[in-house]
Amino acid sequence: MKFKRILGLALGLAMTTAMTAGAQQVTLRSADIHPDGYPTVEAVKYMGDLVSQQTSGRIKIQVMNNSVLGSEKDTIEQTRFGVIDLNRVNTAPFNNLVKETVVLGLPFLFRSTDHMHQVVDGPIGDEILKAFEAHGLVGLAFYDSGARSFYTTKKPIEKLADLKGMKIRVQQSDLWIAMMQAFGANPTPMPFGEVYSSLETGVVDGAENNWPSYESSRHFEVAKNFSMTEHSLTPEVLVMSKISWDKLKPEDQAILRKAAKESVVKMRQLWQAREKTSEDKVRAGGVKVISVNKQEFADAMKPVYDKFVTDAKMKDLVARIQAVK
Ligand code: BDP
Repeated sequence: MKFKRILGLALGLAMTTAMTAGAQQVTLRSADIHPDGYPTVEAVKYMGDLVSQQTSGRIKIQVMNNSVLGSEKDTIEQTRFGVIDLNRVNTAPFNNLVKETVVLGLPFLFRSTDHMHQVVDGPIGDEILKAFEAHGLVGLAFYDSGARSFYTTKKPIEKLADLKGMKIRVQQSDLWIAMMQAFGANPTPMPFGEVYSSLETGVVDGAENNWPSYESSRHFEVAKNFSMTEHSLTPEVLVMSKISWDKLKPEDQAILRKAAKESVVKMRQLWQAREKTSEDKVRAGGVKVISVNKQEFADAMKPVYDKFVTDAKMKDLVARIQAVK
């Protein structure tokens, strides 16, 4: 980890030097934890192609995926300090920093993927992207992340009571910790990269994620009970370091913004296809898929809303999201 951080720093400084020297070519480095072929990774590569075409090769994007720059929490810090230029992460690790992102993760808030799209594609989505600016970041786009469901190593979750006392890995976010507590589980926050071995060695009894991450991380090999709770549709977000952003001319900033939005369309196509192939793959791998009474899980979520939807701003955001048709 330490090495990765130092590597990140060294590469970051190299880029800064090239830019201050007024070099023709700027290569923006973009972090992602996922492997090649994963829809988030491919979407940012696609954005890079658009940007390169539109700037006649002056601006390029280099996607440094597979966690080579560190865990999401680490790369967020590096992005705020301008060491990493672009970063595609889940909204969860931003919850404690950019409060507005909490609403997107609230359990069972979105009625469907279509509802989530309506919200993030509209004024509420823009408002939440704008909120990143106070924290040294420029919010560029939201990407799909499907629905998250539980998976466990030994005991399958068939009803809410089954979660009682189970150690469940969560993303590093107070919202997610509170959500697991409300489900009756013991939350264990940790970076994604540590989940496979934690499942394997029994450090945790389970985790939760969407089909593509469950498959690509191979968590399905060690946690074979997948319970379709679909408790959150929290999306991914693509942000840029404000420090890197401010070095670009307004015309180039506009090109980046537009290309990011265009990559969302591409990402959604890739995502739809990937959800299906990942589900097929894990089912073929012997995963037991369990359907649950989602309402029972949703009914347990009141303490989460009571804890996070407290001030007028959050209440208003939630009400406006609920009102979106
Ligand atoms: C995946 C997200 C990724 C998160 C991961 C996690 O794409 O950004 O890091 O979940 O659970 O679905 O940490």
